[in-house]
Amino acid sequence: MTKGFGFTVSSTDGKARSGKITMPRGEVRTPAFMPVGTGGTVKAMYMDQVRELGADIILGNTYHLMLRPGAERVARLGGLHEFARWPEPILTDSGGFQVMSLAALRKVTEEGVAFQSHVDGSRHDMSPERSIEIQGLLDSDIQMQLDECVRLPAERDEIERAMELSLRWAERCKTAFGDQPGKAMFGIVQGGDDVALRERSASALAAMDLKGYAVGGLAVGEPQDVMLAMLQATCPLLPEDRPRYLMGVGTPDDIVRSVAEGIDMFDCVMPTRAGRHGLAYTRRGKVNLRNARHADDPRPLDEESSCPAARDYSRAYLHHLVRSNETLGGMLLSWNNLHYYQQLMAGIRGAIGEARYGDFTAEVQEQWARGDI
Ligand code: PRF
Repeated sequence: MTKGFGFTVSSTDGKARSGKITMPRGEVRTPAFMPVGTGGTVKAMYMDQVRELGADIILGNTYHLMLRPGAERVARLGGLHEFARWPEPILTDSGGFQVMSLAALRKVTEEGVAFQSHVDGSRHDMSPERSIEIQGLLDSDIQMQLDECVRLPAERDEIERAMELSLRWAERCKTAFGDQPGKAMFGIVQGGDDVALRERSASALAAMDLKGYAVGGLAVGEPQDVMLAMLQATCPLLPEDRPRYLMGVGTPDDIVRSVAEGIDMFDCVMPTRAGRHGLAYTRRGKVNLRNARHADDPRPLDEESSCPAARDYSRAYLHHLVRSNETLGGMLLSWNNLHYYQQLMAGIRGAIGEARYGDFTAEVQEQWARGDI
């Protein structure tokens, strides 16, 4: 396996591309979906299952792991891969976004972000340097810069202030990260729903010559067409030979459309969170297993699926598990949903490779439009 961090595009179809990211711990086939393993676990899933579904990389969170069990402790126990029994690549988010959505009493200054833990109320400071230090203690393969994500709608001044601050933090993270050949530190484009601010952010980050780029600050309250317009403004300014990661996105439709704009990587809690709430993703759209209409239905979610959770259990049984809050309900539906997402990504990669991405997109959308099976 390679010593360095690399990205190669093997096929393109319009702006969509497929390829692979190589790093010492493994290869990531792109476009890739990263299951979210916030606190060192992809909720309700065994790591072996996650791997078997075809995930090449998972996401971990600086914010959660620094608070519990603590980054220094994870480092003493051999790093996150060893601790969580996932030997393959891990990308960690930097913490800024989670501080904003979860922590109490948070304060952003030039220096960093000060906040109180949502777990026990303890006080913490996170600077760009400390975020990179924590991600290093976790031994993460792809580390993210500390950034400030503004929820939309927001005033232009506020979006601009956060975007400029994120650019200064990107420089500090780049310096703190230094030169680590087998790993990467990605910058994060901000700029809200303003094309000019997005362009300024993307071109300033591109000039920093980072190993990869994320687009942040999207899927935070704006309509899908605004998100896609921001990708249209941003992706062409990012270097073609570096991976592009759209953070926290999204629905299957968001994913197929964003790939069409040149995005290579995604993460989202949707498949696992929805699974724990009784919602199944299938080729024909979402099925809410809480609904009473499933109580007597002997059919599986999808008899043609290669996933046992989709193929071997009746909707009546899944309905029963969900209604009785049985742990197995969340396990089976998370399994089904991650399987759906990984199959979607495999389909996307195959279609780009065969230059039929437009037809593939239309098929996915048509299947979803047809509704429940
Ligand atoms: N920044 C970081 N993590 C994120 C986001 C962001 O803007 C988003 C926005 N969709 C999800 N996760 N650091």
